[in-house]
Amino acid sequence: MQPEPIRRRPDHNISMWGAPSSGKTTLLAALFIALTKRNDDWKIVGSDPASSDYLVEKTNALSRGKVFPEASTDLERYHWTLIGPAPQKTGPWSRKAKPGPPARIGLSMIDAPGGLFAPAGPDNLRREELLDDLERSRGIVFLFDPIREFTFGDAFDHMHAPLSRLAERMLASGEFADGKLPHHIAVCVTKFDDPRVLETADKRRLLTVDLDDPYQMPRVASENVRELFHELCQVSASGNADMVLNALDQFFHPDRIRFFATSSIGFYVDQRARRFDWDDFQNLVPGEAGEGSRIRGRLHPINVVEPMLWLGQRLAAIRPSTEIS
Ligand SMILES: Nc1nc2c(ncn2[C@@H]2O[C@H](COP(=O)(O)OP(=O)(O)O)[C@@H](O)[C@H]2O)c(=O)[nH]1
Ligand SMILES: [Mg+2]
Repeated sequence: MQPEPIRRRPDHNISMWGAPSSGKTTLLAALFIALTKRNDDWKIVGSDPASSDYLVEKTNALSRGKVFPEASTDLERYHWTLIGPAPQKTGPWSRKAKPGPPARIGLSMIDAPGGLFAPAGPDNLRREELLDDLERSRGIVFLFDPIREFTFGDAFDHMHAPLSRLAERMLASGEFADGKLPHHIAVCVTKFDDPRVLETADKRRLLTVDLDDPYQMPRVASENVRELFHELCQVSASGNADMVLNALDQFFHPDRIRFFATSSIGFYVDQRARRFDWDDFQNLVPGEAGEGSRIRGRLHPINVVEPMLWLGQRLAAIRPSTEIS
């Protein structure tokens, strides 16, 4: 019998990318929680001890402490693996055939306190590592934080340098032949639970309710999130946010971009009423003096798992490989 390979490389790699405080760490912790609540057997596992500890610590802060994970003070690079359900044997003829191994998707993130590409940004090494991760990945989870955009208006600044450097690297390696990057990109408009974001979506009549959702929480269907993004750009502090949308269109194939209206914490739902209430939906409460914001009730992550699984499915369809090292 063939010995089982001890370590199997992920089939595909995804990188998380977003400006500082766009919600990367919270999204990751919410991903763990959201996966645990589902019953389809997808899970996330650290690929090294530091990444496992990071995940446990941030998830505990969010679920038990009801606080947002503390902002990072160190620049660190982390790696996890999303592991899919074990494939089922199908059909009577497959009695002897062993089902293949479950899908594995590598997920990497660089947690940077002040932004990697800020003018007075930290060391070059980490910038290059972010680029290494992006270059190796064929999937990107890109976080666009509308709240930060209202206040600082710097989403384009944070996007511009890594995107240019990535394009330069792909061009050099001959993977820019058709004038677009080869990546799929899940663009997550974060903090959808924030009243300013929800109300913008409501004013544009972009909200729908999923009939299967017992809480009847409002959502924006993926095909309408681009319009929400565009609308949110109009109130950007710098007026540059539309350039983010233009840059996405310039650099990525139109059929490889998908938008998601994401909230890691979701809306507050009263435990007795068990229904979304337009008069009382905020799950984020400002902290006491000197403290950060807190989370009021249960977490109801929205569109946290979906971007990852969409990327996983799309990548699997292009390159159904199971590399074994
Ligand atoms: N309203 C709301 N705020 C969020 C959400 N996720 C993160 N935040 C806020 O954004 C801050 C920064 O989030 P964090 O995950 O640390 O961002 P990172 O720097 O990209 O890792 C948090 O402290 C929260 O105040 C969310 O889903 N909804
Ligand atoms: Mg962080």
